[in-house]
Amino acid sequence: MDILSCAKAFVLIAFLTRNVHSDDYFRMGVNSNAAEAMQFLREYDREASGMCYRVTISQWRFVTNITEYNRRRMLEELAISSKFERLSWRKAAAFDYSRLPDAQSRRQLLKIIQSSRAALPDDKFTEIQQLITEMKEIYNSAKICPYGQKPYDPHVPRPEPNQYPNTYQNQYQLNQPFQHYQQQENVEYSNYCDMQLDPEISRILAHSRIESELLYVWKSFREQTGPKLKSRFVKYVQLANEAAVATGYRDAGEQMRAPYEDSSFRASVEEIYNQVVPLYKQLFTYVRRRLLQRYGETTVRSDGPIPAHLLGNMWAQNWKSIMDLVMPFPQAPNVDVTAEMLRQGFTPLRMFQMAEEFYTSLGLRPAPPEFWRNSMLARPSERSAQCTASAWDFCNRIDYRIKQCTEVTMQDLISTHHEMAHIQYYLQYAEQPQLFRDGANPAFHEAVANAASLSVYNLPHLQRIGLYHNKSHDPYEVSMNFMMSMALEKVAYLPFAFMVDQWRWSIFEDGVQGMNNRWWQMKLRFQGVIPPMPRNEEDFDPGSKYHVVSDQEYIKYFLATILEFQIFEQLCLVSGHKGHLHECDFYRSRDAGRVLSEIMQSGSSKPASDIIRTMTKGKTNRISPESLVRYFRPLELWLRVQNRDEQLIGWSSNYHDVALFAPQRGSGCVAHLSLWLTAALVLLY
Ligand code: X8Z
Ligand code: ZN
Repeated sequence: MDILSCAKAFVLIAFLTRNVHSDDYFRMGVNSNAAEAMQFLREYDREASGMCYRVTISQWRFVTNITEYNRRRMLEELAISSKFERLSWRKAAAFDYSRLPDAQSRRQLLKIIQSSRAALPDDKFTEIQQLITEMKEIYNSAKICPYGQKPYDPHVPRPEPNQYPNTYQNQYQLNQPFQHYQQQENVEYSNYCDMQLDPEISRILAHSRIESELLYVWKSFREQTGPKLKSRFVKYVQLANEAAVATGYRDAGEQMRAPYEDSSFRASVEEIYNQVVPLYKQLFTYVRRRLLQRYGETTVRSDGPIPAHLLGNMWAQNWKSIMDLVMPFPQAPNVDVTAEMLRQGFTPLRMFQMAEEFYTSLGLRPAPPEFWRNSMLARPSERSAQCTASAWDFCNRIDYRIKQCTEVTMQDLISTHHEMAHIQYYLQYAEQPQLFRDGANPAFHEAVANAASLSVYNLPHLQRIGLYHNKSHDPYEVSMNFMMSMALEKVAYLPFAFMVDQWRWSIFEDGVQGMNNRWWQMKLRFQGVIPPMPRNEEDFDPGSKYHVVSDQEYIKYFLATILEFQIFEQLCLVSGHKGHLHECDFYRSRDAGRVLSEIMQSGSSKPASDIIRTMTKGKTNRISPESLVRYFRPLELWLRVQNRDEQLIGWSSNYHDVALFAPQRGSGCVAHLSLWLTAALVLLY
């Protein structure tokens, strides 16, 4: 994760989209004095960097040491920074930016004006921020009881977690290989209702293969989130739209899309999505057959959508955890070098030093001494900390840190390289003004970090660094297993990453009626998944996704997944790689390092289209899925052969699928007809 791009979800640059509107589209002041504008931007740069440092350090202190005191300090700093945002917005909005001669100053002013909800009156500005804070807190405090247990008895004193080490619940808490439920004869159960999404519930969805247990956690987590969030979300939609309109946008969706600087952004994204659908459908069809074999035809229909609780993840967004059910060649290994890392005595520090060496081998910058002094690279034993991996820029050109509870596993080795790529990005754009210290568009940070990880997580690289030695297995089988696990992570993810903001934009545009029904219509149309039990408008299933209720745009993850392969292919090309793309490793290539540095150095001072044009040596200025499709080509060919006898590549939905979530209007024939029609429409789209 890149903490900046996650937090700066609303850095809005609408400069290029303006040609579709009249010139006075935005609220704009009358001051056209260029010297005053430059003076304001200089002061803003200094003050905003200072403010950013104060907020970031207070956030760092809280997440690495969770105490009530640190939480209060952080909220105080956030309140001060909100005031600064409103004040700066007013000053910036007083200028007539269109009459400023310097393009970079115009771009900076637009970023201040259009990135904010400060156009709202004071009370509403405070209200929307308060609503988002509350929604995050409700989401983060969601807890469920263990499966099949009596409710927690508050009179029984709760033991320390490590005092009931052999309980079922504790197996999910500890970072241990999970033992399947069926294999556990003598496990005792804890009845404490304190299972959280991360790690306990996620681990159950990833590892349990008991359908009723999967259904239980799927349903219970939604009960503990959606209904508590729905009314706040409705109010949030209204205020976000009001802020957007007051800034000059049609609605909050348009405001969220503005940083992409593409006047036909929705069509561009849809075009990309359409190009990956055939690959997704091949993967989907193959996975469905394996799930049918595992769970039977009463649970999975041979040509139907897949029930959403069977795919190893709360939102059916990443299917990596069901690799054991879908492995192409079970007799060949699933590439995992964890055992070899442990044998060689790897430590978290050594993993970070390796990641640093990966980037310096490309001619990029080493991490500064402050990084090594201040980062949190392992789980602290003496205090409570949030463990999600993240990379931090403290906005002072000195202090950069990573927070990661690193364990010696291959997964964490990849994550280490990913987080270090974010640090490298920060170092590369450090000389830009504060407003441009960001990715070229919101997808770039994640895309660059993942492109680097693609060069680390592949067989030639793992061989090169002495962690993988394949002696006895068929290389084709090993490579197909590898590519399947990548596809379960990347290809399976694409329709989900696409649909979240399709839904959100439709809510901002058309209103909040039938929100849950619309969510499931899109889940069915794009992902081919259905709820495993009936849903209605009392439920609010989008509320089970953090990014929806915490006001973070999501389309950046779709674009980042596409762009990472495009960047990866360019780096492979310049490094002289020949052969399959999934076997490329650009480690030690100074030429790849130069291209990476070019992508990162300009930050967001130029439109993404300029960066892509330079990166592809003029071939295109658009994000394109061709590299992703090329990467997975060998797997796609294999999938086509596996699916040759299938009646349907993809899914068809019927009356019963749609009846799970669509409101039933009228009665008898009318209700039936309406559901059939909805099923047909979902299919036709
Ligand atoms: O939210 C994240 C990161 C922070 S930027 C943890 N991700 C998306 C998600 O969890 O839905 C990373 C993958 C996609
Ligand atoms: Zn990241």
